[in-house]
Amino acid sequence: MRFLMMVMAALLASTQVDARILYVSTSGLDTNPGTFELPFRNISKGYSTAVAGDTIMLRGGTFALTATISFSKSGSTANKYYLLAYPGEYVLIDFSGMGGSSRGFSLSGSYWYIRGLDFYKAPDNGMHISGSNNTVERCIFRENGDTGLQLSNGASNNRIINSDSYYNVDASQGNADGFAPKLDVGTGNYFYGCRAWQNSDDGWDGYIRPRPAVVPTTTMENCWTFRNGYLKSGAASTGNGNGFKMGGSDTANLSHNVILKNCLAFQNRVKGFDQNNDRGSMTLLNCTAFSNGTNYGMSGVFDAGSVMTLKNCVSAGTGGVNVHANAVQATNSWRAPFVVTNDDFQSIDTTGVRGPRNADGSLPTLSFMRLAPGSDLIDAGTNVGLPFNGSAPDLGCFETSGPSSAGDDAAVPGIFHLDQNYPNPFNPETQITFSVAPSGRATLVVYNLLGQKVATLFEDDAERGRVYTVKFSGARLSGGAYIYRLQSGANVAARKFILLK
Ligand SMILES: [Ca+2]
Ligand SMILES: [Ca+2]
Ligand SMILES: [Ca+2]
Ligand SMILES: [Ca+2]
Repeated sequence: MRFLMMVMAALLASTQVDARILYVSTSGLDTNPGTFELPFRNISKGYSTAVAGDTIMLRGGTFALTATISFSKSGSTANKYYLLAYPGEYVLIDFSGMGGSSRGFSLSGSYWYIRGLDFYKAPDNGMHISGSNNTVERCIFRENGDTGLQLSNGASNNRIINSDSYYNVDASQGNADGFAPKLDVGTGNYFYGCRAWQNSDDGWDGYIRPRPAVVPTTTMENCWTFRNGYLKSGAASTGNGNGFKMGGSDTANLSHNVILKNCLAFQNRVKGFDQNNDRGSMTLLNCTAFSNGTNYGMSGVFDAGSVMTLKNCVSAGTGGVNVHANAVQATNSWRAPFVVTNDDFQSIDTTGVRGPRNADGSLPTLSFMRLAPGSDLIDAGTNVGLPFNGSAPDLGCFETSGPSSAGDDAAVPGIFHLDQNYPNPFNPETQITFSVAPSGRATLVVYNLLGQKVATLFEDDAERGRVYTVKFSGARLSGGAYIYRLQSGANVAARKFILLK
């Protein structure tokens, strides 16, 4: 059994191409070989040189661009493309000298992993994604001339992780959103740990047009949206001013299925959670709205086949709740027996909400909107399948004594990281992805909860600059929790997974 798994791991590792890291620096030259010592000068040179599996590694500094960055090459599950800021260095992608009316970064390719870049002052979108299966992590989109990050033209299954979009404003002020999976967007896009604030139109916008062949589903988890409908100066904009605008259309009663989990909307000028004529299914679990113009504006009709669900949600401060009579509701704070006052919260002070993230990229840990000891909203919720502490879930977006908001970092070339396995729980197969830095001997071992080794998945030299994927089969093990542990040199990481039988 162990031998078989080692063979399988070795085969998987050996089928990957020899990935390179191509360095790009503002002090480099495009006639250089693109090494750490002799880097390229331009992102475009890194892009034209890269093949699937390669990393374009940008050194710290300001890349002043006068034309759209267009990435159309596609990788695959096994060989992604990577565009990364060098770990620990700050990379500004500055479009302020570009002029015209074009987008900053256009990603029509798929299977890209983009991390750590600040997209600033593009005339149109800071970034536009029409490709699929891309990951954008720890990026910033600010002061662009339209939506910071837009997904449309069929963009599907993209993951936007721990990223911020703010101060975006278009000339009319009625179009620039923070994040917009909208128009002809595809399905399966996922936002985690993102923030959108002071965009001239909306924080998130899921407006659909034209009628899609397949109704798209978009998920937002652990995201914050605030003070949209206000400009950088603090003055009110003439845009719509909603936090999470779920969908709809002004022409044809279109649907967007939207899932919001542990999301927070506050002080948006008009609505915190806005149906906007969405006819699709809207699922709000453990969301909190505080002092928006209206906290929940969801009183419109939806299709007979759609379900509007609100469970464990909180409405606090000013701003009321308008929810359709046919909505499926459970333990929301605006219904008996709950009474919501400011005393339910440790703090209603928003200081720090725009502040720096934690070292792992997760949202800053604040007392704002966390429940105070003794609140009747603690342990008073319904089990909706999200993790909770105590005897029952709490109401609202922050579970008492829960993790602040766990980072969702992933393995990328050039860092030591052990991913959560996927799928999890699993039966019987799952896969685990990891990366190491520096290069060296690495072991990935599975233990049971008694500390006994049950499998060795990897035991070999691992190179910095590669991402390793190994499969694990628990076919011959009994169901339950196991620990898998990666060690390389002084670096150790361990995670738990669940074999369901
Ligand atoms: Ca608008
Ligand atoms: Ca909008
Ligand atoms: Ca109370
Ligand atoms: Ca609880």
